[in-house]
Amino acid sequence: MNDTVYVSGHQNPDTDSIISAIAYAHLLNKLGKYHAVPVRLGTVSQETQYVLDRFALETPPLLKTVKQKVEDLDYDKVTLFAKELTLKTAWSLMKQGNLKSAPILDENSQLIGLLSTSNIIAGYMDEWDSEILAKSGTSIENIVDTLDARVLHLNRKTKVFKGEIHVAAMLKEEAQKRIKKDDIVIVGGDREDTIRMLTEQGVSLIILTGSLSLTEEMAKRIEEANITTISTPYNTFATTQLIIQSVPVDFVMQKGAIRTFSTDDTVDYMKEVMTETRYRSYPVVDLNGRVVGSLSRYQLLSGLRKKVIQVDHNERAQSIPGIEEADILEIIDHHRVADIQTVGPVYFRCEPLGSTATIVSKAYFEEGIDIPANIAGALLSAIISDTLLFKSPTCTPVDTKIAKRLAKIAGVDLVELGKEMFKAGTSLKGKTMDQIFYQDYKRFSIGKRQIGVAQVNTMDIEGFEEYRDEMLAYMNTQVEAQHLDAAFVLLTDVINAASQLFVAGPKAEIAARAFKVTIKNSEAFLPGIISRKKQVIPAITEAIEQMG
Ligand SMILES: [Mn+2]
Repeated sequence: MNDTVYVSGHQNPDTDSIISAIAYAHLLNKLGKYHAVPVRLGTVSQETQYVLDRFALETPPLLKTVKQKVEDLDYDKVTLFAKELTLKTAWSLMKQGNLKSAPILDENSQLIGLLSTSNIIAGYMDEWDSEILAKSGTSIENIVDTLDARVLHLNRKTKVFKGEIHVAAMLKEEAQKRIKKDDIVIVGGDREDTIRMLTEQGVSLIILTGSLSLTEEMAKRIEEANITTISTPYNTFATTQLIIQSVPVDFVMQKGAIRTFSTDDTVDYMKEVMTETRYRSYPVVDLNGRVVGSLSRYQLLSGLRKKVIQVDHNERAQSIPGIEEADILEIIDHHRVADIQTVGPVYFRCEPLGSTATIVSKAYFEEGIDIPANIAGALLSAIISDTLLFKSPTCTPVDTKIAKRLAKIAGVDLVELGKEMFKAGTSLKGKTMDQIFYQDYKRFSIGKRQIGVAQVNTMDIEGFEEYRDEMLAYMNTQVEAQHLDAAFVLLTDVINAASQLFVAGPKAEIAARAFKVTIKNSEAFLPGIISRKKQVIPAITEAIEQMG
């Protein structure tokens, strides 16, 4: 059973998705509404990682699918049987545990078979002949156990009782003709002459019924003949019935290659296998190969659908794989409503605000639940992230108001937090020049000039200063490799509306004319320039045309 509710943002998660999932799960748990667990559908960004670190929050676990897995099914928990177990004990254990089947293990705990109640019944229906104990290799321990017998004499050398089973009910002369060496004989009543005859025949096992014991003389005879002899409290009729139940389970179990399922297998896969095979029951093994239970066909129907709450998205394509197999309980979002379809009624809260974090914060306030300082800081970060520090056209007065309230709870300065978060999120530290240059690179053919322009968004322009020489060297290799007249790299800070320009190539002076700046050490600061398409390319085109 699994009553976990997963709270999940969208694929390629941004800060709003991750933080809204964490905070909303926290709120639901506080309200005691669900056992809610925040999850993520992808790698967290540099920016989100900064927020998680700064506010000491754990990265939610990655959820790859909400497809039903074997572990979600209500399978029979394991009762493992040793292969020597008697049918009698197995039957009573299965009845007690209401088990339809049980995996059978050998002495090394390896799965060697599967016992179902129908195997036992089928065993009885097959006409078992009088050599069943020999064929099934039934041990004396099994027989003693099944018959609640007392051992009067034990011949330790006899491992298997090879002969036929007889009931010594006939006259001695008649019995003598039929009973042969190594046979098994059930003796009812006080029959000294019969026992004497049996010792002469060299039978392998004498079973005395009705708690009979031996006279001193007979006991001596048996010991001399070294014949295993036991005494059972059951009468002769019951003994003949019960002895069959001493057969070990490995005689009737389903053998051979056993089809097993791992707890990690999906139910889809399982259905596929079940339509191709026709076993009544399948053992379930965990990831270490240990048998943990067994599954029968009917249990497929009782599978539980996983429960999901979607935050920061509602479109199916942005959601977790297998969502069609899950139950969506709630949707908290601030995007357009697209193609959602739910099986049952759903709590659907969609507000045209700047971030989902704003809606989640409102939910805390409405419910009167205190927001812990660190969660308030994270929610504030998510609002700042989605609204680009309140500069985005999607930002509303509600977002600004809630953000201020959160800043107070978290005890942080809103602008400082925004700057640090964007800086961390867009830092180019640790990246290769190749990654930076080609992250967003375009080549233009203007007049007779070949120009390459790379643009990277970063709020950490100062942080890049230490890489400038490395970048200029790299740009020169690209100028040569691509036969460019000029290569430009723009580090663009959207929030402060400015770019830092790096230039390389034989016609690098185009930039000076285009932007009307002085290029110093192959660098220039371009205030107000943030769009390659609308500002940079038109300016360069004009400069090239002027220069002819
Ligand atoms: Mn969002």
